[in-house]
Amino acid sequence: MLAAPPRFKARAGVRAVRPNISLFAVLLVLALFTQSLHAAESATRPNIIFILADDLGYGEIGCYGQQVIHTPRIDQMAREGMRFTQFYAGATVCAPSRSVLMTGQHHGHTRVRGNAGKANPLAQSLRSNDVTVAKVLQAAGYRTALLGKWGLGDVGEAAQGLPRRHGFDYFFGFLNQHRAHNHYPDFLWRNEEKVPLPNDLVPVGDQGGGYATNGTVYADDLFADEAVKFIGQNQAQPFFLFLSLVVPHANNERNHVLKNGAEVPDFGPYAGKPWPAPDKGHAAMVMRMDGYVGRVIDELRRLKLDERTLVIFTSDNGPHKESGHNAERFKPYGPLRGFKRDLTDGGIRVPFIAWWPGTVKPKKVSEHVGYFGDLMATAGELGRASLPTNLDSISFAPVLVGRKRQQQSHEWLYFEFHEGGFHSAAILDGRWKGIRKGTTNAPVELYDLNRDLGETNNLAAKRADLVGRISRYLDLARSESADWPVKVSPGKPADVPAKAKRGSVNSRPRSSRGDEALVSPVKPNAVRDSATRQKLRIVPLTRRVFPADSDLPQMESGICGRSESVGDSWVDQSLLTSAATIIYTTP
Ligand SMILES: [Ca+2]
Repeated sequence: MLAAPPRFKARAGVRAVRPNISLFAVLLVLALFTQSLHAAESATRPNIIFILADDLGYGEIGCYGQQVIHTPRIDQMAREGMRFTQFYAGATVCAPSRSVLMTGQHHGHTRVRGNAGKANPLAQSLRSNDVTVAKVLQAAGYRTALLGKWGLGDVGEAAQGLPRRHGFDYFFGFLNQHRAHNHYPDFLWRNEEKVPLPNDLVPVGDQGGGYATNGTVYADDLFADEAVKFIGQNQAQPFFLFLSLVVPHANNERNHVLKNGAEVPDFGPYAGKPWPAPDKGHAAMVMRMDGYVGRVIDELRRLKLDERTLVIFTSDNGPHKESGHNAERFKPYGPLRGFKRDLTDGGIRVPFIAWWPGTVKPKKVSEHVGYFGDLMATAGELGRASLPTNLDSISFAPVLVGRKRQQQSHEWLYFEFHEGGFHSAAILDGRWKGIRKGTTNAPVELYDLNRDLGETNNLAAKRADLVGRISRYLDLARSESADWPVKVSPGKPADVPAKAKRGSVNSRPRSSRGDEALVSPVKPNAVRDSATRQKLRIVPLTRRVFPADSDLPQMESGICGRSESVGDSWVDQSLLTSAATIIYTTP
């Protein structure tokens, strides 16, 4: 029989005072009960590992129909767990999607609603009073770590958003998402300290981006190493690991200069394919990512933590086509339409796999409609953590553990996009999708996702009732944000002149900030509000291929590969549907 701990002996001595005996007995029983309850809770509260790919499409891995690229480890994870067919990211680009994930608030409520860049770093930063899922789990006794890309705070002006101020005990990776384009960085951050790496840097642009000519240390390899290490070191208490990979995101700067943004140490099984190098590189990046997932799973099994750990694998937005590769070879959008920056499902619906042996049954496919904001409520339920009240979050734990009847569902999901005007979208009952493009009073396009996954048949003219309902929702769904205002006021349609002026850049007036003022056929507010206003040129859409203005076009500020090279210049894809195209060049 175990000896009573000293404190119990001390308390036993107090029992001699008769009137207190019953009181102390009660307290003792309560203390023991609470202790055992905590022990039981600790035993049943799972570790949570959230593995996030960057710009991986819904159809880019085998278990979601990919035919060309091999992802055996993720496919195995799906076979052993649950694959969601209708799960959405937080947004169609990096920063807001991660903000939704962290805050449990939808895109119209969360702090960071777009990619801002260096012109306004605070607009892309969480603030002191924001509550993240890491924070609530940390408060509940979880050990927490972020490994990889952050993008919601940085040293300097945006220091309020540093990961360790938002619930992460440990951080290793990229703070600035523009720097994260470079898979061979010359440094990373460990907490708030710079860790130099033996990669050289050929800088491109003025945002810290660039590429290496002698890359030896691949950032995502380090993140996988750190993940394995963190798991091994934190078995004593439940942990939350946010493994935020950068693959298969393009190195846009490298793509511009070298015409290949698919930066990867080797081509793996694709080396012998009769494909251009960017195609081999892109496939190899996705497969390398698959290997990282396998390493995490293997380590959990080796340490016998598998039945105590929920692992989720997903992507932060739709696929990209910015590595100079032929995206059509891989059809990364699967049966959906669109890429990142689109509000069709191709831009926002993502692969989402949950693995938790012994709890999540194998070979399950769920049609539950969820989105990134649901991580907060789910983690809160599984981790028995106290949650803030102002959430847009529904726990999907019932689906995971097989209590489908208890699963609540979303009436609405909401998304917006701040580049090239103001775009918004809502999904009603997981079925009816309404999209407004460019302004707040643009006509709502209506699609039936149950019958038209590719969103090609606009039913707005036939279902005025649904259009009205969705319009009213879109008008009210968002809260005002000083950092992320709606760019075109309701009732004032975007002014798009019939003819774009083709005058030279130099002839244009300049704004008070010294940036180029834009004599623009594009919605002018959209451009003024953009973080990318410097060194922009507007060219009518009919000029699709532009001469080289320099060997070093300026890319957008801190934006995840928003641009794509056409000819020798960068073209803002998000504006191609407007009356003009913005190209980025050096002045
Ligand atoms: Ca992304």
